[in-house]
Parts: sequence; structure tokens; C-alpha cells
Amino acid sequence: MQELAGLLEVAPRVAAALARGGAVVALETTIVTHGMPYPQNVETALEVEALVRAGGAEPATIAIVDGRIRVGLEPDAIRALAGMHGVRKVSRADLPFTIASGAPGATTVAATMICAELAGIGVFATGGIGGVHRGAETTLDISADLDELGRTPVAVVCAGAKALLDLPKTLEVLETRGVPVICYRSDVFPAFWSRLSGLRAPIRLDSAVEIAGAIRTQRVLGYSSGTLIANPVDAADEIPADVIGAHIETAVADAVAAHISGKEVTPFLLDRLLALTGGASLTTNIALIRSNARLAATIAVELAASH
Ligand code: PSU
Ligand code: MN
Repeated sequence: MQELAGLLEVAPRVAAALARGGAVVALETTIVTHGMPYPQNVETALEVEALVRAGGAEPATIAIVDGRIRVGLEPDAIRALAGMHGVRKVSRADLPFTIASGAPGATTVAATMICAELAGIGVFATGGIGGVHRGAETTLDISADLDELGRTPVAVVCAGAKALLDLPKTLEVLETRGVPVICYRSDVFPAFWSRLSGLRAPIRLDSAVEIAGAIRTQRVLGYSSGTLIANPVDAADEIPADVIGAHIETAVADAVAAHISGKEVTPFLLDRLLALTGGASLTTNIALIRSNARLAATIAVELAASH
């Protein structure tokens, strides 16, 4: 009989941090293989690990390598993954098959949450979550990230969701799934590249201490759902909603014209926006991930202190 231990390899430094009740922050890899071009993807992945460490937490970058879930990739393994061609984008539905096949896989928000939970990690930093796509009323394209947030008890720190999604519907689905959506120091839900989406923050909290308190209470109540912490990108780094909005319209129209569907939609749109903004979307993307890594480390340290 195959056992979980044989499929899950937690790096000794991560296992040690967890064993002593220390702070650990999970990090995803789809952002590396499908979300950013080389070499910014590798540079950002390594820098984010350094920021988590500087914040007093142990980083645990997650991917599927050689038929196992690896929790806590070392820099060489991150570089290797980023340099490979044909790495699979792995969400919940793909995870068992990818592990069984032995092929390399990069985990999305949904799959990273599953792996973090299996390893006992409760806090995870990323850029943006997947959501309800525009036109979902006919395509039914709704990211598995939303269902995962509704069923897996991991706190995900993000910069909101991209305005190329249908943000009102994304927030409705999160509410239906019972996911607390906490906006950090903002009355408005952030829209990834922009600080403002025009949508009211479901919950506003202004400190990591308060956020950790809310997460702890959620755990004590036995909720099986995750928590979403939406951290607006710094004003100095944002692309205002009206500027990015015009490019998003173009990118979405291009995706429809090119008949892009399924898992290719998000990578296609990100790539188009990179070209349409002359690289500015990537600069903002990197800035917001850094900011999310710092906040996630602070929250993880708070949670560990009250352990
Ligand atoms: N947003 C980004 N970069 C990314 C993603 C989202 O700015 O790389 C990735 C994340 O891994 C997220 C996934 O979980 O896309 C969502 O894909 P889909 O919509 O196919 O579920
Ligand atoms: Mn989809």
C-alpha cells in the first residue's frame, strides 16, 4: 500500500520549523512557470523566499518533482523548474495524476493549498488568486482556487484578483463558499495591479495581529475553509484601474478571438498584458508579490507566537 509519507517530501528545514511550532509560509510555483517570463520568474521566486526569511518565517516553495510533492524546494530546484519546458500547471484535478505520472508540475493556488495543508502549513503567499472569468455565465470558467478556499483551511495572502476576471462574481462565490475575505488596511477589495476595484471590502483589518486573531478564531470554530487576505499593492507600484482596464479589454478580446480555453486562459491573458503594458504589468506583479510575502511572514509569526 502506498502511503502519504512516500508522496510528500518536506524539506528538513521546513519540517524542523513546523516541529518547533515556528512560522512557515508556503509559496506556489505556477507563478514561476506560467505567470512570469524568465529570468524575472526565478529572481522573484528567490527574492520572495529571502523576504519571508527576513520576516522571521521559513519559506516553503511547493512543486511536484519526480513523482512526489516537494514542500520546500531548494534554490537549484526552483531554477531547474523555471528553466524546464512543458511543466504542467497543476490544480486540484491534476494533482494525483501528475504525481503518479512522474512528470514535473507547478502548483496553482488550489494545489498549493492542498499540499500546504498536507504538510501542516497554515499560511501561503501568492500574487493573485484565480476567480470567476468574465462570461462565466456561458463558459462556466470558475477557478478551482475558489472551491479550494472554501474547503481547505489555509490562509492565502494575495493582492486581490485581477480585473480581467469578473470581480463582483468572484466575491459572491467566495461568500457563498464561506470564505472570510479580509482586506488589509483598505475599505475596497484590491484588483491586483490596481488598489481599487470599486467593490467594498467584505472585512477590513489593519494589523497582522488582528488578522492572526481572526484566523485563530476561525480554526477554533472548526471551520474547514480557508481565509483570503487581500493586500493592496503599494500606491507607488500600482497601475491605475482605468489604465490597466483598457488593456484588459484588448487581452480578453484577443483570448476570445484565439479560442483560448481551460487552463490556458490565465497564462494567455497575463502574457498579452505583459506585451500591451510594455512590461509594466510585470513590474507591478513583482512588487505586489514582495509585499504579500512580507505580510504573510508577519501573520505566520503572529500565529506561531500564539501557538
Ligand atoms: N495570477 C497571476 N499569476 C499566476 C496565476 C494567477 O498573476 O501565475 C496562477 C495561480 O497559480 C492561480 C492560477 O492559482 O493562475 C489560476 O488559474 P486558473 O484560473 O486556470 O484556475
Ligand atoms: Mn479556468
